[in-house]
Amino acid sequence: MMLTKSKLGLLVTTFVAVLTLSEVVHCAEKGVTYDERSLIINGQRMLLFSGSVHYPRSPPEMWPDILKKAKQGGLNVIQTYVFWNIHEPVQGQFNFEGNYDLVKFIKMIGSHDLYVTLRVGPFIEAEWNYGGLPVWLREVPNITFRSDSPPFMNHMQNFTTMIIKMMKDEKLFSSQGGPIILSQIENEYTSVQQAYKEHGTRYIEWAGNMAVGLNTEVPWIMCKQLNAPESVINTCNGRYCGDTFAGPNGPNKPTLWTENWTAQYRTFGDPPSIRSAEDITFAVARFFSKKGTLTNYYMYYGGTNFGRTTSSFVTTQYFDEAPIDEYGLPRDPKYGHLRDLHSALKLCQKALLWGTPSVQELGKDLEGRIYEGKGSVACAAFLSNNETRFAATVDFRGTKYILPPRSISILPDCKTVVYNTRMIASQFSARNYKESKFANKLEWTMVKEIIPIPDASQIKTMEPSEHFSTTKDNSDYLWFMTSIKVDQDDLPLKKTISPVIEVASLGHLLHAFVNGEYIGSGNGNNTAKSFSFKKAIFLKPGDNYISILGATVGFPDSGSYLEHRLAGVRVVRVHGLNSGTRDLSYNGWWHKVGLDGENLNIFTEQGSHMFEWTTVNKGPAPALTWYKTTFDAPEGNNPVAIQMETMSKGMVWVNGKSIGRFWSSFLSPFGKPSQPVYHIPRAFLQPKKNLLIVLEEMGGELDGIKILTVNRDTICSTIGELYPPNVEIWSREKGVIRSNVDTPIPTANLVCMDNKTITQVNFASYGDPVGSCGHFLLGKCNAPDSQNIVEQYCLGEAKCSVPVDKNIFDKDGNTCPGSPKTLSIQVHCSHKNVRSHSST
Ligand SMILES: *[C@@H]1O[C@H](CO)[C@@H](O)[C@H](O)[C@H]1NC(C)=O
Ligand SMILES: *[C@@H]1O[C@H](CO)[C@@H](O)[C@H](O)[C@H]1NC(C)=O
Ligand SMILES: *[C@@H]1O[C@H](CO)[C@@H](O)[C@H](O)[C@H]1NC(C)=O
Ligand SMILES: *[C@@H]1O[C@H](CO)[C@@H](O)[C@H](O)[C@H]1NC(C)=O
Ligand SMILES: *[C@@H]1O[C@H](CO)[C@@H](O)[C@H](O)[C@H]1NC(C)=O
Ligand SMILES: CC(=O)N[C@H]1CO[C@H](CO)[C@@H](O)[C@@H]1O
Repeated sequence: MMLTKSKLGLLVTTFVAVLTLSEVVHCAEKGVTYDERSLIINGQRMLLFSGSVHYPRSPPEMWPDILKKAKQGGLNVIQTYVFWNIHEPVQGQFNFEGNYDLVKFIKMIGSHDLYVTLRVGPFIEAEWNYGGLPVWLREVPNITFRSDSPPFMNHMQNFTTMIIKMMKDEKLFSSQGGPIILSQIENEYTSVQQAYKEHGTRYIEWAGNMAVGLNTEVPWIMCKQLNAPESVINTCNGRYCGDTFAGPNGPNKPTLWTENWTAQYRTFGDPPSIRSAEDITFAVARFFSKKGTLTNYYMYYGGTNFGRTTSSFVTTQYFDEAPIDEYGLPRDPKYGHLRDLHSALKLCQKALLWGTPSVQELGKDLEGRIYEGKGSVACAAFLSNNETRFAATVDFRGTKYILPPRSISILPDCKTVVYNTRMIASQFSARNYKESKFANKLEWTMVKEIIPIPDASQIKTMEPSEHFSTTKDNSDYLWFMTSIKVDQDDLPLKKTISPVIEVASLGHLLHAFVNGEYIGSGNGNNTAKSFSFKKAIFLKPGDNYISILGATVGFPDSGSYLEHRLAGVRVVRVHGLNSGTRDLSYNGWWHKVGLDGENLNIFTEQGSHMFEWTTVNKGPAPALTWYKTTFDAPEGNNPVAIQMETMSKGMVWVNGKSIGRFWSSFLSPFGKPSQPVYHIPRAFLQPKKNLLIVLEEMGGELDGIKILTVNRDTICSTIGELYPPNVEIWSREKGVIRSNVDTPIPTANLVCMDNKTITQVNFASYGDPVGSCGHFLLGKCNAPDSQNIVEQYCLGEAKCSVPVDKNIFDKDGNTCPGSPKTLSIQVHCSHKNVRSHSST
């Protein structure tokens, strides 16, 4: 094994160790080693900026652009999980095609000159159906997932071995000249370990040894695993690993952060999740100031949970709030402010990797963290103000520095501030949705799903069957059917009184039909999956059919004993009959898995011909109905989305491909749908006549469905005159920080994407403007020439850089003299020969 570990780690804080560390590097072998200070890749000690991008969450056509943007964002590592359940949907049958092409993805990352962290799991959580475990694993006799249960270990070892072999055969490990520098086994096991007692302890030890035994010659990691085996590096997941991580569990392991959440994933019912650029850059700067050498953004690009790939209740859109949004567009300022942070940290690289760390208290909540060494290692400092309300001035080595509240300034030479986490030098962008001109001539036809009643071909049991084990994930849907015979005497005499049906369900939702008529729906949520449904019903004398369509929204992905989770209808009662309450729980139940439309692939061109489509009547759409139309690809090449806000719940297919579950009727506490708009990758479209199929479970307004194009052509900048100049002007030569401009001053930098140019300056004010991108307003003072000056710098340009300089904007000094100035700009980017009209 080549897992060389420096035995010098303990001595790092002494000067001797600084020299010796450099030597280790000179004689290091090929592949990846590590010591207390950092990973060492092919002999090189490095700072690593990593971002999670999951291959199944975007079509391969999008990968090159995402990887290019990741690289431009300053990343040098891409982290991905391996998704067992999509690769082995049926035991022994494998799929590595299309967006499941793992090898192609890893190779493409390598060809963009980026490294890879491969998190094999094979349990991955990841808001992914069943945490990545194949559902067929549930059926293996006597299996206990994630414990020292022989059947589980056997399957886990076989899959892990297969993936590692696949990587080795393609020479993808760093030791073979490939891009993979780290692999992960298991995932956040600490959070469940206690539930498995000694079986958990034995399992995690076994898992570490099994992985190491596969001889990848790159290190293995376990995240959130304080007791990781000696040969495996434990790493931190969280938001503030600079403060929450207890550190590596061995003296010669580096400090690595595998999941630094850029936002929070969302389940239906959740409000928008916000994590500000200021907060995440503060946390990362803090981590690197405390000997961190690798951080990973989870997610850097989240993408889309196509089809039925999410875990319970998770939205289709995944980490849209990440630095690259669901459509592949950089979300500024998060994207740009992180890119600038990476540049600032790279200017400190030598000091961080070879210097001696020390801490200097500079006042209450004020601190300097310094790395110093000899010669070109030089000196780098992080000055931090941890107070959340007030700016502070600190004196550091004879110079005064202003630190905004809760911020860190980075000084790569211990003198020059090149970056502050609170002063955002990068641009902002606002996302716009535009109704497509070409695509919205939608003419709908419909087919109603037949509401089934008990028949002999169906599975019959006394009680309603457990949902997960009956569908085996072949469908979200399971029909529960029974019949109830009532005498005239049983029914209430008054017309205004009706019997009430009560259904207790373990989740996730249900639609109830009596004698084929839809009577209502009920659902749980991610935190309370069980629910009870009650509704007045109309029963006729004689036989009545009760048909309940149960549905799940993804298998669970977290917690212990996943193989024992339950869902579906449990108890059914009818109250208010003259003979009393009738308990139907043991009444004899018939079951049918899936909808007819699904089972006959109604969403494909071929399958759709097997149905008789009729025209759609005006008015709200009825429950449990399939809708069909076609549309031409929207104009231009901006990303495409579909507005589903007026519909309720179901699924959308484009040319036979599912773009995921929609659930617009599930409102957040703010009264808005958690997700009203759904991504249709351009790669799914052909120029003309794209087949669009919508399954609507509860009813909605079809007229509200619109095909949209998505852009971030509104870009802005807000720069204060005390901000540091853009970090890009600095470079480092022989330990000295130099600027490539004569007078380093702050500038507003605006850059259009995709060869667009600035066609309009919507707002420009040097003074004290207020508001934010898309909503700027003049303040009390404004240099009158602001608009003209900015137009001169920016109009017609693909990018522009406007100095925040009073000699340009305020020669006479008349603009609120004495108070600090800010320059705010908003522009619109578009293709030159397209007539632009701002959408803000
Ligand atoms: C089932 O698993 C348990 C614990 O892993 C083991 O002790 C037991 O022998 C197994 N039983 C069978 C029938 O394989
Ligand atoms: C795992 O692989 C071994 C060796 O190829 C094989 O004998 C065994 O049956 C496999 N186990 C499972 C559960 O597939
Ligand atoms: C910084 O402040 C936060 C609360 O805002 C606190 O949790 C954290 O421990 C503080 N860190 C230091 C180093 O004082
Ligand atoms: C989930 O449902 C329960 C029970 O109705 C409710 O108390 C809780 O607030 C809901 N949680 C969310 C996140 O919607
Ligand atoms: C931008 O222009 C370059 C050079 O003309 C071209 O290669 C590239 O494809 C264009 N990119 C886009 C997104 O239009
Ligand atoms: C390890 C860690 O820091 N976990 C924290 C991540 O952030 C959430 C809040 O979003 C905390 O609840 C966790 O404790």
